[in-house]
Amino acid sequence: MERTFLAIKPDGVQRGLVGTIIQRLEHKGYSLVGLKLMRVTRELAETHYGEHKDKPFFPGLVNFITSGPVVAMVWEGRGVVAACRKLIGATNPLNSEPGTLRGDFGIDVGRNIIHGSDGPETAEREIALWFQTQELVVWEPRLTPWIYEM
Ligand code: IDP
Ligand code: MG
Repeated sequence: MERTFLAIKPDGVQRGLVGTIIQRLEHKGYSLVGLKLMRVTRELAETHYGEHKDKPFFPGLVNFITSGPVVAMVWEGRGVVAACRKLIGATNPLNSEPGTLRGDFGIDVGRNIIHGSDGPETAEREIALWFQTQELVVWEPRLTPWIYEM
């Protein structure tokens, strides 16, 4: 089964969207395998967003992501990486479709609620960066035959 890394950013936590976001993904049919509320260190933020280190928004992004608690999650299911990117919506919430998390709950690109891995290899790297193996729970959801034909 494929896995992805998602993080509800400090704005999503402060605005009380944790339950709504988790419910959305549960209702889609995906399964949680890792979940923790944490403060992000500058080191973790800079590594996680390393691909953007030369962008003008990088210092503000690191300040923002370290400014309050973040909910780090690993979700599992068929096609979960690409599906979560769709459920999250475009990077700039003004361009995100209604019905997506950013489209429904955000306005500003610097306050876009949630992070999601952009591909399977990124997901593997981000899961290993944010979680230790023993923090990930292997379990068999009883709903599997009601969500997948086979
Ligand atoms: P993504 O989160 O949709 O994958 P990326 O391009 O990887 O988008 O950018 C990472 C994060 O950096 C975005 O989610 C957003 O928080 C922030 N960001 C991206 N572009 C801008 C910008 O132009 N201004 C401010 N923040 C930005
Ligand atoms: Mg990205």
